[in-house]
Amino acid sequence: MGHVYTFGIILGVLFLARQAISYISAARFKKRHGCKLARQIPQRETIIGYDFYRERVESSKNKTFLENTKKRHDTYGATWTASTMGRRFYSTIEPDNVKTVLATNFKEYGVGSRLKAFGPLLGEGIFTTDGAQWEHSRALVRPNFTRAQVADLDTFETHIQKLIGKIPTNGSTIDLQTLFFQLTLDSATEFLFGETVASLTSPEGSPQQQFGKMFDLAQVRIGARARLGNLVIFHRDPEFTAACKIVHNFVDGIINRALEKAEPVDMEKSIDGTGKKENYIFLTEMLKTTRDPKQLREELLNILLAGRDTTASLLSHTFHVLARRPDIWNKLKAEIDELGGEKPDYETLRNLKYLKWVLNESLRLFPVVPSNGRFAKKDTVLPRGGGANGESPLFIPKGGIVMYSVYVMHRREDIYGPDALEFRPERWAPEENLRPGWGYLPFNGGPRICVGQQFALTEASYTIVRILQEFAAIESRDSTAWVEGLSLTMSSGNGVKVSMIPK
Ligand code: HEM
Ligand SMILES: *[C@@H]1O[C@H](CO)[C@@H](O)[C@H](O)[C@H]1NC(C)=O
Ligand SMILES: *[C@@H]1O[C@H](CO)[C@@H](O)[C@H](O)[C@H]1NC(C)=O
Ligand SMILES: *[C@@H]1O[C@H](CO)[C@@H](O)[C@H](O)[C@H]1NC(C)=O
Ligand SMILES: CC(=O)N[C@H]1CO[C@H](CO)[C@@H](O)[C@@H]1O
Repeated sequence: MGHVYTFGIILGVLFLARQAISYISAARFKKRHGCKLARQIPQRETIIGYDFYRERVESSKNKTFLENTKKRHDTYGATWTASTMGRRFYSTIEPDNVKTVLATNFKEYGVGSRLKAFGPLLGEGIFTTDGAQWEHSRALVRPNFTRAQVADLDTFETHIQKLIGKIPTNGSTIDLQTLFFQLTLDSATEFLFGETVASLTSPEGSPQQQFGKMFDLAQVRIGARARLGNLVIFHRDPEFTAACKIVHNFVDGIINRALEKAEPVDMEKSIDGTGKKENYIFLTEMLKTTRDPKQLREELLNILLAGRDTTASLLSHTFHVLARRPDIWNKLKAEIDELGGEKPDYETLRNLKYLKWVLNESLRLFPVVPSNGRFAKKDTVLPRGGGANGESPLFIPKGGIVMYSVYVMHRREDIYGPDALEFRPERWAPEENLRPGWGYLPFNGGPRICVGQQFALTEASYTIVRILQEFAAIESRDSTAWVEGLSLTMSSGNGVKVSMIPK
């Protein structure tokens, strides 16, 4: 027994010594960088931080999560800290800090347990990985998002036609948000796989419909998984497992058919007899660099997840506003009417300046990725947030979570003016000289900036133009104010219930 006891003491001493060393080195680090303490929000206890965790869960349930975060920042300033389920958590809306995390000190942060939460559905791809693996994915995926590929508006028009066909012309109420989620699923699957799931038209119970449903279900469950952090490994969810399997089988079928076709066709050279370019298919392009079916499936699903809900939500928020603001509808309509009913091409879309301001403003007040975070991989420092006035550097310990709320940052009056809460597209006019820099961040910034920004803006702009060309007016059929609809991204909590008046 004696030496077991001695061994225990040695272990204990070693442990304490390690704690002391890391404490001393952290103290030195803090001093060297002039760090001061962040404001700690009042908590019953900060060892577990259960009260703060509870508050976040409760406010998610009653759809006030983002407004609740805003209240915290109104009370405790641009940067504060809390403890949640045993982890140190920093919340910031300071553009300098966000820039430091996403760009300047990019290498010191990671996306944390994202792979654990998303892994069973998405596997390892651009969205779920970190470090060298992420760099590899990014290099593989990124070249395929240049202008030529995102501007395939003829194919997109076929989906728009189906969407317009589903909007009643007899004045009855329709939830546009539901249609937008179907539209972007259809167009994203066509772009990625070369086969659309046609959710706007495919019959109930078809494999395509099943795929869409299971992909949605899996995403909802991922939200819950993500909140569990590392504890997710103990979480059992047979429905989620089954949904992932259905999604995988469906995509694997498409990939196997593509692999069976002999050699990939070269986009640039593939001009058929009629002189028409073949449609751009992401999968076909990927086949030039890899023929590994698992890697292909994982990269494609990563992009589908990142690109589908986001674009649908941007459209939903914009129409939520249009239904309530005839002044904005009319100005937009006047600009679009100048096209004389012609379908717009890529260049035309780029030149619709009021439409651009509307989208900028929609993404400002309703950023579809409203809050985000990164995990410190080592002891590090943020330029602001320390000390009573929050102007001193702030120490972030290894393992600390830095959350940034784009939703709250986009409402800062010192950046956007006293009318920051108002939807006013004109604030983006050049003569107003708005220069938000890192204070405007709908698509993220730094090395992990959204690769689909042009794709999304083109698709959203085209959809808006085509709908406004088909309908004379829009009426809201929902008297409630906007509330958040948070899953992995943010949509409108009560949908977008409207009636459209044909021209
Ligand atoms: C309005 C539409 C969209 C918005 C607001 C948006 C926003 C974002 C944001 C904020 C991120 C950063 C996420 C993070 O690092 O934690 C991101 C990443 C990403 N987005 Fe988008 N996105 C949109 C549409 C799209 C589309 C249409 C695609 C593809 C077709 C796409 C593909 C991606 C990919 C692949 C990433 C991961 C990039 C990486 O980690 O390197 N996005 N997006
Ligand atoms: C929603 O939940 C939060 C956090 O528990 C609470 O502070 C807030 O009062 C609730 N709001 C409503 C409208 O129930
Ligand atoms: C209006 O049209 C929709 C289909 O577009 C139909 O489902 C609905 O019953 C119609 N309502 C009336 C009042 O005619
Ligand atoms: C408007 O939004 C686009 C896309 O998010 C962005 O590139 C542009 O810089 C924004 N405009 C201004 C004036 O910041
Ligand atoms: C058209 C195009 O840009 N295709 C590229 C897609 O990405 C791979 C590399 O990952 C290139 O080989 C293709 O040329």
